[in-house]
Parts: sequence; C-alpha cells; structure tokens
Amino acid sequence: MSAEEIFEKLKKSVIGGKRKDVAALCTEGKGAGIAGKDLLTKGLLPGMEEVGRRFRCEEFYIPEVLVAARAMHAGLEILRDELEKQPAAQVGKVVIGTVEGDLHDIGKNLVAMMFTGAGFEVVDLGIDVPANRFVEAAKERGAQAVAMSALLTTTMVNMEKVVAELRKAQFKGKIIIGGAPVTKEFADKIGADLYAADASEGAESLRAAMAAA
Ligand code: B1M
Repeated sequence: MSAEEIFEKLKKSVIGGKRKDVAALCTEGKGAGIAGKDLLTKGLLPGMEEVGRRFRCEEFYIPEVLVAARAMHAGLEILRDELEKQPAAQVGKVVIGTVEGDLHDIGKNLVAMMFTGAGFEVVDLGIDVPANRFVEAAKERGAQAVAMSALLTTTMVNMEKVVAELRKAQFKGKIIIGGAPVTKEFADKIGADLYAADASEGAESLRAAMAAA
C-alpha cells in the first residue's frame, strides 16, 4: 500500500472506530518507513477532525465518538515509542492534566508524548483534575512546569483557578495551557506564561522557555 493509501485508510478507520484496523495500519506504516508524525497528522488527526464535524452536525452521537476516540488511542499507542524518542539531555519535569470537569484526553496525551520526546519528565495526572491536585503534584514532584488542557468552553475557565492557586502557592515554574477553545488572549488574561495551539508547538515553546529561564 502507498503512504497516501495508508493515510486515507487510517482516516476512515478512525471515523469508523475500527480500533484493530487503526493499530494494524499504524504498524504497517511504521514498517514501511513512514514517519510517526505523518501517520499522526495525515491519517489519525484528520480522522478525528471529521468525527468532530459529524458530531457537530449530529450525524454522530456520543457512542460513535467514543469508539473513534478508542481507535485513535490504539493508533497513538503504536506511535508512542517514536513520538517519545528522547533526546540525550533531560530539560525538566512537567506536571500535566486535563482540567476539572473535562474528560477529553487525546490531545493531552499527545502533548504529554511530545513533551517526553522534547526531553521532559512527564507526570500525567489524567483527566478531570481539580486545581489543588495540580498544585500538590507540582510541589511534591518538584516540577518546573505545569501544563493544562481543556476541550470545553465550560471547563477552560477552570484553568484560571489553577493559575491563581499555583501563584498563591508561590510556584515559580512555567504554566502552559492549550486545547481547542483556548486562545493566546485567554492565556494572557488568566496569567498563564505560555499558550500553544498544538502538541508540537507546546513542546517547542516550553523547551524554549525553560532554556531561557
Ligand atoms: Co467531546 N466535545 N464532548 N467528546 N469531543 C468536543 C470537544 C466538541 C468541540 C464537539 C463539537 O461539538 N463539535 C464539543 C465542545 C464544544 C465546546 O465546548 N466548545 C464537545 C462536547 C460538547 C462534549 C460533551 C459535552 C458532549 C455531551 O455529553 N453532550 C461531552 C463532555 C464530557 C466532558 O468532558 N465532561 C463530550 C464527550 C466526549 C467523548 C467522551 C465522547 C470524547 C472524548 C474521549 C477522550 O478524549 N478520551 C469526545 C471527543 C472525542 C470529542 C471530539 C470529537 C474530538 C476531540 C479530540 O480528541 N480531538 C471534539 C471535536 C473536535 O475537537 N473537533 C469534541 C483530537 C485531539 C488530538 O485534538 O484535543 O483538540 P485536541 O488537542 C489538540 C489541540 O487542542 C492541542 O494539541 C492537540 C493537537 O496537537 N492541545 C494542546 C490540547 N491540549 C493542549 C495543551 C497544551 C497545548 C496544546 O499545552 C498544555
């Protein structure tokens, strides 16, 4: 199969929630020498984009979205070793989580993988993480950065509370936020240090900020 055919089939398999096919296609693509980043950005992510479109138009409902998310995770697991390939030097420790009330974790997991690949030690708190857990984990684990993800307009507001509590606890590291509804303006408004539109940008900008600090 050509790379283009693999991308197209991957996209369709994510949309159809075909977990085993997604895993097999990622394995086949890797075996054929296709870069993990390409399998991600040309196959998996466009598939999830289309799922989002269909959900918005009410062509898809929660069960279809859930099986697509499961298929996406299966693909990410196959790509994990490549996306997490570590550079020689560690650049710091980052605590990451999806904010309180929010169960979306695909983007957060991707960001965590990219952080690992950029040389960070990642402490992943998972989903639906309340402000105090971010603060406790940052202190207990001696993190140099806290990263938050939110996918809902109703939960992104919870980022402000985390920033305020981190500042109150005298956290001196960097705070980076992202997720579909989040913007640079919002990050500035709530006092976060950094905003990133996607996982690669997040890893690059946090790495640059740590190097400059
Ligand atoms: Co939800 N959902 N969902 N959903 N869901 C969205 C987000 C939505 C946009 C769909 C839509 O209406 N078109 C909409 C939100 C509307 C809004 O508030 N603006 C929505 C809704 C409404 C809901 C529910 C409320 C639905 C309901 O119950 N009626 C519900 C809420 C549950 C909750 O969280 N409390 C819900 C539930 C779910 C599922 C559980 C079924 C499932 C999540 C499964 C899972 O994550 N394990 C799900 C999914 C899969 C989606 C869509 C379809 C796909 C999200 C995704 O994973 N995208 C989504 C539609 C869409 O986004 N187009 C939708 C792929 C992922 C790689 O992208 O997470 O955006 P993303 O991450 C990107 C960037 O945002 C960025 O990097 C990544 C790319 O490299 N990024 C960061 C993310 N975090 C970052 C952090 C950073 C930097 C960059 O620094 C720290």
